[in-house]
Amino acid sequence: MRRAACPGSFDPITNGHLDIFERTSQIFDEVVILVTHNPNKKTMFSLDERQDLIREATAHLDNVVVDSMSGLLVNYATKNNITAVCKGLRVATDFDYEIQMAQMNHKIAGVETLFLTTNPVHSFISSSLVKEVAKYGGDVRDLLPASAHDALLAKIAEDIA
Ligand code: COD
Repeated sequence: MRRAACPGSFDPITNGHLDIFERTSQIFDEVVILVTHNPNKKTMFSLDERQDLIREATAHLDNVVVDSMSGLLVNYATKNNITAVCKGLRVATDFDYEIQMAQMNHKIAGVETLFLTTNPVHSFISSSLVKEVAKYGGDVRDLLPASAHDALLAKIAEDIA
């Protein structure tokens, strides 16, 4: 069985992420969406919240499961028979950042990384920009799954209260 992992912070999931999950699920037998816990990175959504939002948004994909990890991605990949890590590339700065990680993961554990080029309609979307625009009242409903959009607005309202 060919199993891929799509790792990320997903704080929260956006339509750009979802497009990568859907396309990866057509190439591999099983896709593990891997939500990373990094104690040094402050996230708006908890690990459980991020996983739940992804589960809701990917309920239509039969061969997708959601899991979480902390520590090195290659340790998870090796233990869980991951054939390749699949990631989305938006712009040149993504490439500069991603190529170093891909080469490091290959060097230390022989783990392969495959890159899918972003769908142009999603290429400007990032979780951080979506959160910033939403915080200042901008309309981001077309940029993320409906449940993630509702959760984002609720979180912002909670922070203001
Ligand atoms: N269109 C297409 N792809 C997109 C879009 C979009 N609009 N937005 C984001 N993506 C892709 C990103 O390029 C990335 O591949 C993935 O989606 C996840 O994005 P984010 O922003 O949620 O996640 P990041 O960038 O914070 O994730 C970084 C990792 C957690 C994957 C990385 O830090 C990691 O592997 N950490 C584990 C620890 C480890 O092994 N460290 C050593 C690395 S050598």
